[in-house]
Amino acid sequence: MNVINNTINRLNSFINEVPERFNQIPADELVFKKSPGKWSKKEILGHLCDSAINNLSRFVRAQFEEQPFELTPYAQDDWVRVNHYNEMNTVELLNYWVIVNKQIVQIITNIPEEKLAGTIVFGDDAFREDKSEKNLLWLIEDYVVHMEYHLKQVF
Ligand code: NI
Repeated sequence: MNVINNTINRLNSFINEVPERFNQIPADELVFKKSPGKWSKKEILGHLCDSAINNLSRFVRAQFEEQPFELTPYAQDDWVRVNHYNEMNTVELLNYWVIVNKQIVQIITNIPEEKLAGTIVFGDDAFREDKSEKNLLWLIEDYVVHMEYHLKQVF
């Protein structure tokens, strides 16, 4: 399944590199919020955990639920707020992020090619301008692009 190998390799590199780099950041910097409405570095990593479990669910359901699979948004700020990531032990937060992403690698490594081509549509409440049809492969690639965007904010 060459078409998805690049994405899996990038995801595996992040899984291998992020914990050590994150642990090098001083604890006070990890929890610092520029303003009450801005996420700290720890909350950004928490947001990536929320993204991981929400997308894990999508990558699973898109393979057997009614087609086309409709992408529904999740309330990102509420998820970060309710999870209290700034109060969480940093090692446990990193373990959580690693474990969910390893399971995502396990899932996406085994998606048959015809399922990767399955159509994804966006509901009216989707947080996006471009609501043209996409496919499951695009959704998986977009997951890693989003991760990379936020990791650049942290490092
Ligand atoms: Ni985000």
